[in-house]
Amino acid sequence: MTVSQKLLPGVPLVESMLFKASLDDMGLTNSERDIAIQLNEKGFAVLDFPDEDLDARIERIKAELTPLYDFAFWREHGWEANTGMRVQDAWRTSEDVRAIATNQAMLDLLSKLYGRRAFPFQTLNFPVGTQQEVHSDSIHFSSAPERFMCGVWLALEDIHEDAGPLVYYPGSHKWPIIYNDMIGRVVGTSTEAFAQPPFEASWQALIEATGTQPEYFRPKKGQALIWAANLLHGGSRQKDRGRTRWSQVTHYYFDDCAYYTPAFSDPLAGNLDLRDILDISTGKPAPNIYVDRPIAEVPRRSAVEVESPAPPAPRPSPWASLLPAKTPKDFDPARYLELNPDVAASGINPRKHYARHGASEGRPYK
Ligand SMILES: O=C(O)CCC(=O)C(=O)O
Ligand SMILES: [Fe+2]
Repeated sequence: MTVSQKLLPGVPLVESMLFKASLDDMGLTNSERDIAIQLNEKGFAVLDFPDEDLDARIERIKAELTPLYDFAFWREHGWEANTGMRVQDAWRTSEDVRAIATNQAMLDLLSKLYGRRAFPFQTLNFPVGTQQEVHSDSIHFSSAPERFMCGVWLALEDIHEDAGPLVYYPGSHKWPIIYNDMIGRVVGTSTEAFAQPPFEASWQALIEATGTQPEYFRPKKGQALIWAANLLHGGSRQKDRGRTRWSQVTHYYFDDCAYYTPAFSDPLAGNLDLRDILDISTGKPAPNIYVDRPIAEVPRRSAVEVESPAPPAPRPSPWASLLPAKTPKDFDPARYLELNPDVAASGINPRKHYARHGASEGRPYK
């Protein structure tokens, strides 16, 4: 067990303030160690997706999903027309999408990086750029404790710079997660249909205030990018609609958390939008756990019989011997100097001298 897991079990290892002190005990190979450091410092890491059958899977996924997208309509109207160029949870029908989402080497890697078992809970398949505004996934799908969530963006073809590549802001994962109360919003009284727009101005302001420059993911087919829960990212503008941008995103959670949507929650007011999460790897629901038990079973403090410890025995102040003694009532400064000529010669105030030194040295004063 690492020092971070021991002292901060509710913080993902790779996002922990104790990450460096824990790194040697995380059981990582050299290449995994590089990934861990990238993810910790920059909020993302790039790797070759560990699947020998990937090319064949990609061909099958494209063949299977192509009929679901209306490319002609999209080319004419663009993404804004809500053209549905997005298939969510294709893993339910496509064995290959599911195989990518549940890739065991990825799950093992993520589990090591976060210090808890990783599991996929959602897939998204896009054939073109999304042009999704820059955002943090933490407002959409978060966890308590926070940051036990990450995304993996897999290129199903070489991605061209004009095809609207994924854009992200290195280091932004370390910024505070922006919640409703921070943007002055009570979601229970708000009428916005979509989760994200109310937050966008604040994220932009953070980017500008820090002068953080965007980076664009221009992968070769088969390369993947892992990103941390709070890394700001989005789909950049697709300059050329003659191109495709085939990708699969898999979102992962980790065991033993409560899973919820912060954008639709006012938690301190008791408005909690908990999620019913399905673990794609086991096909079973992932229970909402608060620290060590189902969230519904967390007792109120008032229901607990509090142990009252016996009052502690009085003990002497450890400083007592260091405190200056007081001069006695019958202390005569002139007499003290007369009896202690070395003190007189030193010019020190006789009362101070007696209190600090004379008393403990047993010097005469009358
Ligand atoms: O692929 C993109 O352009 C953005 C995807 C994204 O933000 C996500 O899946 O969380
Ligand atoms: Fe996202």
